Amino acid sequence: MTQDTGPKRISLSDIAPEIKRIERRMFLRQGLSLGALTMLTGCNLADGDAVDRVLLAMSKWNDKIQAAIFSPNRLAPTYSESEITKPFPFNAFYSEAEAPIVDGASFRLQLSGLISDKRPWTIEQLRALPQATQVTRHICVEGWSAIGKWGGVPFRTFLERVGADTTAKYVGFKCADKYYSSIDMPTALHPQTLLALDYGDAALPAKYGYPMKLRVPTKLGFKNPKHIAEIFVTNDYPGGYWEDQGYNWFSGS
Ligand SMILES: Nc1nc2c(c(=O)[nH]1)N[C@H]1C(S)=C(S)[C@@H](COP(=O)(O)O)O[C@H]1N2
Ligand SMILES: [Mo]
Repeated sequence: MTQDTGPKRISLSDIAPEIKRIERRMFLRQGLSLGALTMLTGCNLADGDAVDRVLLAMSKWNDKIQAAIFSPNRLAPTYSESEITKPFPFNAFYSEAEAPIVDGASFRLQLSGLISDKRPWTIEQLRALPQATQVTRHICVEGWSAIGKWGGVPFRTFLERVGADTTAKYVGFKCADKYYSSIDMPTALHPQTLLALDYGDAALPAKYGYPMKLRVPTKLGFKNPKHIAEIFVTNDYPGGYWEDQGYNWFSGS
């Protein structure tokens, strides 16, 4: 028997998230075959490194294009209350029973980075700001979507109130469960981006992100951080929990 000493072979599952994304962007009804992928990328699929390089380049290009065509005023669809999905699904990188329990009375939202007033916020102080509600669709890359109702402070209102540098590139989030994510400033200022305190007509339960989550209906589910503990503004790319594992950073929905 001869030993295979050629370059390492990659399988489709190694690069599944990237392929899914390309399929979605190309509006393909069927999955890409290895042959089609070879033609698209122009690489021999036996050469894993070359494929990775091409897919990474495509992914970065895709982020740039998406950011460029993102319209700060285009609204995500809204729905009627009768269309709300019941029960609304739970999702996280752990099971529902492990969702962090945050003590609301002692909770203080921390602020850092390019923000002029970094004083921490209590939940009551956030509730005293102007509030808005939305009924929108949440789309998860894991293959489900659901309509829900969230209420809270329009994120633009909050950023302006604390003197955030809205010319900076990114807003980042650190969460009580060690999750983290970040969004571009145009998305942070989008009229439907909400610092959500409520699910339905009551405070967010632990499973949906108590004491607050960022509700971003123009982004995929994983860019909606729950259990936010700290918000920062920066020009240095902050990445995110799934973003750092290969999911597209822009991930508009
Ligand atoms: N803190 C935190 N936020 C998170 C996650 C997480 O694991 N931890 N998962 C993300 C993903 S992948 C999805 S689909 C949504 C799920 O939100 P839901 O439980 O309200 O449906 O939360 C997002 N925000
Ligand atoms: Mo998700």
